[in-house]
Amino acid sequence: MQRRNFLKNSSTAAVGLLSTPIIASCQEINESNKAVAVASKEIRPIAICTWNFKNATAKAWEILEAGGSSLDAVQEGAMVEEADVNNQTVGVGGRPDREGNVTLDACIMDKDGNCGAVLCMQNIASPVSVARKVMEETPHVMLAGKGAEQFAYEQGFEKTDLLTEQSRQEWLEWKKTSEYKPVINIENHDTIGILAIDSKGDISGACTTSGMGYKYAGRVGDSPIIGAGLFVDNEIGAATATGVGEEVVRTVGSFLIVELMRQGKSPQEACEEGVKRIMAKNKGRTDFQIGFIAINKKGETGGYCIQPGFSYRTYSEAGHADNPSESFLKV
Ligand code: SD4
Repeated sequence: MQRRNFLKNSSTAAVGLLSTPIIASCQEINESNKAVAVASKEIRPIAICTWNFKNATAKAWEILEAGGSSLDAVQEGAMVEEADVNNQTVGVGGRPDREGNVTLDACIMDKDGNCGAVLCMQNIASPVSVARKVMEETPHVMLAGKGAEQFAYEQGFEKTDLLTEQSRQEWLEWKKTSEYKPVINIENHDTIGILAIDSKGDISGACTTSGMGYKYAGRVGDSPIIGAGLFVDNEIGAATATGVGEEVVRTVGSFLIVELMRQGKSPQEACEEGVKRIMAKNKGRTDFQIGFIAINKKGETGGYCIQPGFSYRTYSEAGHADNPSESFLKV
């Protein structure tokens, strides 16, 4: 806006106060409007998730394509895997802890930085949906254990037996030796972390898991911990993690990746740096897997992991794809 026009449009009182800072702020408004216009042309809706959970990204994309919010997209995408009894690492059918109890962890985060999480919750089939209720219906971010379960019932969720016959039989088999050995890239590591950008350019994310199979009772990993298993900053981008949660917590992995993107790294570079930081603290260790995925505000994506074998799924206008991830270790 020209200074002269601005003066013409200003009230008499405002004219009296007119000074450089006001003109500067007028210019800033013009600049930021321009930025919004440019950004809106650049909005590329996309859903991306850890591993090859194609039904989850398909569901998320269905919502995004219909103009739905990224928050609904990530929740409903995650719910697909929670409901799949054949997925033994998420929701119903998840592997139990060493006592035989299935305990679920999940979190969700929206474009405004609101978030909710449930930790170590039993008997509820969709922890990500309870996490969203925690975010929207309580003044809290996290509810754990019995309290989370009680809250879920109050919100109308039904009690569900989460232990399937298959998971029960495998647990009984495991009990014969009771050896705790997370297996690299076997379904023991198939948490779904899902991120999306909607047609308004807003980013949300969710993460849901039954955690490490045969874990100690009460163990919580990274997946429901905001900053570790998931982080969203609508100005910058989002990241989420899968794998051995203890290591992701130690480096606050997802927050780290978003911060690296804030400093100018691409999602790919940021994921690589996140994995390198973990490996720097675990020199010589080759027996665990972690995979990170990330998106930035422009809809660019990236993924990186420790062991070969990790991939991530993307769904955008460009199509539905499984993307094999590069890995830190090569064999
Ligand atoms: C956890 N990060 O509980 C989860 C496990 C996982 O794929 O990712 N499994 O540590």
